[in-house]
Amino acid sequence: MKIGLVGYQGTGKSSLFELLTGVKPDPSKVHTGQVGVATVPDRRFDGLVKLFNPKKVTPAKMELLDTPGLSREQNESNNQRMSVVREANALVHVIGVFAGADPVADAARFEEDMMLADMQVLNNRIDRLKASIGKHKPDKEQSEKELAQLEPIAGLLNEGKLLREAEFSADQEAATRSFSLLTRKQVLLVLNTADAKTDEAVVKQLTGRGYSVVMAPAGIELELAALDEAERAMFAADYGITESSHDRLLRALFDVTEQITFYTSDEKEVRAWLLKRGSTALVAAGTIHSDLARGFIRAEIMAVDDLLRLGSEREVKAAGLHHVVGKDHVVQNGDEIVVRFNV
Ligand SMILES: Nc1nc2c(ncn2[C@@H]2O[C@H](COP(=O)(O)OP(=O)(O)OP(=O)(O)O)[C@@H](O)[C@H]2O)c(=O)[nH]1
Ligand SMILES: [Mg+2]
Repeated sequence: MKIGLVGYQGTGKSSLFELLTGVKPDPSKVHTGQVGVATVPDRRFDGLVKLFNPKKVTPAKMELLDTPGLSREQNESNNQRMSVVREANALVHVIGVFAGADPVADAARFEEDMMLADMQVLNNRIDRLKASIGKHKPDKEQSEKELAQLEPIAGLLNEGKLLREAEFSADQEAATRSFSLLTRKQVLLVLNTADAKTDEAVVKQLTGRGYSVVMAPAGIELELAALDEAERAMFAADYGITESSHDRLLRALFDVTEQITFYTSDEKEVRAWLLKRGSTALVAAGTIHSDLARGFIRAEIMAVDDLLRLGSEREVKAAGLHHVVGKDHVVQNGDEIVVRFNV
C-alpha cells in the first residue's frame, strides 16, 4: 500500500512527507516522486511489546510517496506529474490553507483535474479499441469485450461521477487495473493550516460532501520539530499547538485506506501486519508467508484487547474468548493470530 501526497504546487506536501516519515525531501527526486516510510501509531502493539518483551519488534509501516505539485494553470507538464500520482494506491490531497487556499474550491477543482486525466486515459484506449475493431483484426472479439467494460465507466466520468463511488464488476476492475484510475483511489484531505485552530464550519462543509478531512498545521509542526525543547514550547504555545498531529494524521490515513491490523506475537517477535478490511484468515496467512496460505489448516484467533486485559493466552482460553477458525473466517481489526499449516 503506497499513499501518495498530492495537490497543487507549494501546499506543503513535502513538509508533510518529512513530518510523517522523518525523511528529508531530496530535490533530485522531485519529478519521479520520493518514497518514505511512516510507522503507524498503535496502542495494541505497544501493549503486546510490554507483555511479551520480545527480542524483535516489527510495527506496521505505511509507504508514503511525495509527488510533484500540479500547476493551477492547466498545462502539459501536469500530465507527467499526474503519472507519478497514479503509482499510489490511495491519496492524501494536501491543501495550502496557510497560503490562502479555499479548501472547498480546491478539493473540487483537484477532483476535476483527476477526472479529466482519467477521461483522457480511458478515451485514448476506447478510440484505439474502436479503430482496431474496425480493421477486423484476429483479436476483434477480445477488443469488443474490453470496449464493453470501458464505455460505461467513461460514461460515469462524463456525468461527473467519481469512480471511487461506483461499484465495479470484477471484469471492470480487471479491465481498468492497468490504468490506475485516479478518481478510483480513496482520498483524505489534509488542510495544512497556519496555526492549530480548527475551522469547524469548513470541516463540516467538507464532510457533508463526503470527504474525509483532517486539519493540521503540518508545516509549522515540522519547523517546531527542528527547534530545541525550550524554543519549541514557546512557539508551540504561540500557535496554540498542544500536541503533534503526527499520530492523528497517520490514524486518519489508516482509516481512509480501509485497512486493519492483526498481530503475531511471541517472545521472539511481536509483529503488526496490515490487511485490507474484510479479508479472510487465509489472506492473512498469505500476508505472513505464502507457505502458510498454501498449507493452511486452521487459525487460532483472539482479540489483542482480551489478551492485554486478561494477561495471558491461558486466561483468554479460560474465559472462552479464544477461537479456532477456518480459512473463510473474516479477520477483525486487533486480532492476534496463530496459523496452523502443513506443507
Ligand atoms: N507558514 C507556513 N508555511 C508552510 C507550511 N507548510 C509549508 N510551508 C512552506 O511552504 C513552502 C512549500 O512547502 P513544501 O512542503 O515544499 O510544499 P510542496 O507542496 O511540497 O511544494 P511542491 O512540491 O513544489 O508542490 C515551503 O517554503 C514551506 O516551508 C505551513 O503550514 N505554514
Ligand atoms: Mg514538494
